[in-house]
Amino acid sequence: MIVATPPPLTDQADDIERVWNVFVLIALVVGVFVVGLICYAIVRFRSRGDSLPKQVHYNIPVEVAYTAIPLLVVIGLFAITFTSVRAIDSGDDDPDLVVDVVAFQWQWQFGYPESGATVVGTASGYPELVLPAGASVEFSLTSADVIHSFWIPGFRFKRDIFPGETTTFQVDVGEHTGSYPASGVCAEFCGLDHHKMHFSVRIVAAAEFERWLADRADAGSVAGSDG
Ligand SMILES: [Cu+2]
Repeated sequence: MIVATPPPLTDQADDIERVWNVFVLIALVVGVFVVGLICYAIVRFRSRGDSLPKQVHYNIPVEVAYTAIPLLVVIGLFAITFTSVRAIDSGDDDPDLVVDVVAFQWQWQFGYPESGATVVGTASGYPELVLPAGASVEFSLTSADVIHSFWIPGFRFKRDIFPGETTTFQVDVGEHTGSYPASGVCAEFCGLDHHKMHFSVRIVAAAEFERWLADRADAGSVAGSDG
C-alpha cells in the first residue's frame, strides 16, 4: 500500500508490509504531535517584554508520561518486527525448494541443487531467478569474494551475504505468477560494478516451473540473457 511496486511476492512480505505501515502510521502521529507542540510553544510562549515566564521545577506526571509512552511505543515496534522477521529466519525443516545463491563481483549465480540447474549472470545479461508459485523456498546464500546483500524488493526483506559463510532464510512464495525484470539488486556497495548486480524475478505455476527446471538442468550452466 505505502510501498510502491512491485507488490509483495511472499506471505512474509505481506506481514512485513503491515509492520512497515504500522511504523509509518506511528511516525506520522508522533511527528504531527511534536510539530504541533512546537508550534503551540512558539505562539503561546513567545517573548513579551523582558520579564521571564514562570519557572517550574519538576513535573513528575509529565516526566513519567514522556518517558513511558515512547518506551512502550519502541517495545511494541520491536515486538512486531521481531515476530515477523523471525518467521523468515526460522522457516520449516522441509522446504519445497532450495535455491543456492552465490554472489560475486559483480553478478549472481542461482543453483537448484535438487535438479542440478544453474543460472549465472554475466556483465551483459542479468540472470533470472525463477520460483514456483505457492511453494516454500529456502535460500542458502554465500559470497565468492566480498560482502554483498541479496534484495528482492517484492520480498520486503534483504539479507547480507558473507564470503566463507552460509546464511539461510525461508519464504512462502505467493500464488500470483508474474515477471519482475531487473527487480532484484545487491544492496551492499561491493565495488566498481555494484550497480550492475541486478537480477530478474519470475514466479510461475508449479507445472511450468518443473518444465523450466528440467530444461535448465539439461542445458547446464547457462548465462541469463534478458538483460
Ligand atoms: Cu554486490
